[in-house]
Amino acid sequence: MPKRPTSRQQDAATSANPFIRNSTEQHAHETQDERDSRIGRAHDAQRISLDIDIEIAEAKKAWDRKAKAVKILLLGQAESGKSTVLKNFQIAFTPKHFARQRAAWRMVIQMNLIKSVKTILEALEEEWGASYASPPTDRRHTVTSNHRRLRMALSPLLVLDTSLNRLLSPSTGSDSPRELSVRAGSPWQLLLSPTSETFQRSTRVRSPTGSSEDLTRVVAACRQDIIALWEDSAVREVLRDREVSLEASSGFFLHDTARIATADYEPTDADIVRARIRTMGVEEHKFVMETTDVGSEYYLIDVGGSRSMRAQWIPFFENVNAIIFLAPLIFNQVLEEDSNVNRLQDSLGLWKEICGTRLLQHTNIILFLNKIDVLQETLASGVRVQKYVTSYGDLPNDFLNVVGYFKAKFMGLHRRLSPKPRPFLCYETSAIDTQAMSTMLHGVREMLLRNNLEKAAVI
Ligand SMILES: Nc1nc2c(ncn2[C@@H]2O[C@H](COP(=O)(O)OP(=O)(O)OP(=O)(O)O)[C@@H](O)[C@H]2O)c(=O)[nH]1
Ligand SMILES: [Mg+2]
Repeated sequence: MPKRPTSRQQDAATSANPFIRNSTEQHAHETQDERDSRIGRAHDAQRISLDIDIEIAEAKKAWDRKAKAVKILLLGQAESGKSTVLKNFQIAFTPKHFARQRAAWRMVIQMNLIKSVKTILEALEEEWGASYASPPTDRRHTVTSNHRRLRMALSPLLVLDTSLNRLLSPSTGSDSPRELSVRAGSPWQLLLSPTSETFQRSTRVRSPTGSSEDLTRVVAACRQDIIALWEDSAVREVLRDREVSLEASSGFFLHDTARIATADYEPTDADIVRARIRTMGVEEHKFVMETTDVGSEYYLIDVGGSRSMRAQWIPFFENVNAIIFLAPLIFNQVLEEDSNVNRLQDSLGLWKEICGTRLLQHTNIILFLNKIDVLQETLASGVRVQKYVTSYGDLPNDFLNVVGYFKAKFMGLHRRLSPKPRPFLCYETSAIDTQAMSTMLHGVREMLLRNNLEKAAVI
């Protein structure tokens, strides 16, 4: 907010202004009232003009601060971990700001939990028919009265899921993606604040006890039933037969229901980095540093990564100091938006395009080979890389070899396609490991500052 001029500033401006000095002289045929009113108007005009000058000066200062700020663009396919890196940046550098958003994250985590319950109930419905009332007798899995009771008891969660999704992406209406998502620029942390009226309206539903309750209470009231549903052996069999792999999906919290579905649940940092909310469009986040380099500004630009959103990235290529490119090392999955495309193949294609973009030839690109924890688990469960990436050949199917192989691929493309030589900067990351990420982001920040200083010295 621009500051109002002080009375001393006003007086100094008035006495220095010949127009106001002249205007205080009595004009011929002018009554005393007319003279007072004329002088009043001149003072007002002077005040407005001063206000405008001050506003312009403030805007220029803000513009200068922003011009000096470090700007980082986060790129990568959907679910690569861009928004998760953003959360880690907040944890490491703006912890107070991050703490203020904890309540909003609680809602996202509860909604992630509800989404898993919804997926299970839908799978059961497809398996057993809409009401479970008269299941075909030749089914392998028997529906018990307990399953029917669980479905009834958990139905308030389904109503909540729909109304909260509408709250966050109202413009997409019935076309809204099945996944929890948020439109760029929409202040979802505010919308999800428990004190927001819209939020309260969207989360008041009939609870199992019949009264109107809020989200946390409804989820808490369903606690035992969610646990019973997830632990039911027939339910697990249905999920396995239908190849619904909830544990491997983003925002999976069913193992933590006992802790999360409580009236006084406070999400931990580890919960928050595992929460999933899909980014739609492009969001610019301003950081005023709290832990190091205090008061200086950083901008992180977070984008939606699915194919239909990538055209929106281009206007943001100009004036960024660095790009952090997220490539999850997941070799055995396909894109959600195109099941013919392997995720790693898509990442390599995107990497080629970014490395070869002339507009970015002077921009440093930092590659995060992300989700190494998932890679470790995948390899440990015996999945062979060669089955999905034939060029991997007979190389040993272990972590070091697999990471080395893909790193070399990314490095080769970077060397070959960069319009001008630039360093290949690459880290192996697990963005849900907040400790390791904090150390690494401190290192990245120092490197960026050094680069900026060097660039400034050259200029
Ligand atoms: N296990 C594991 N999960 C991760 C890692 N990085 C991110 N995730 C999870 O993956 C999911 C997707 O991450 P996001 O950060 O939302 O992905 P995004 O790139 O922002 O996706 P869009 O907004 O759709 O473009 C979240 O639930 C994260 O918790 C990782 O290194 N390991
Ligand atoms: Mg995102």
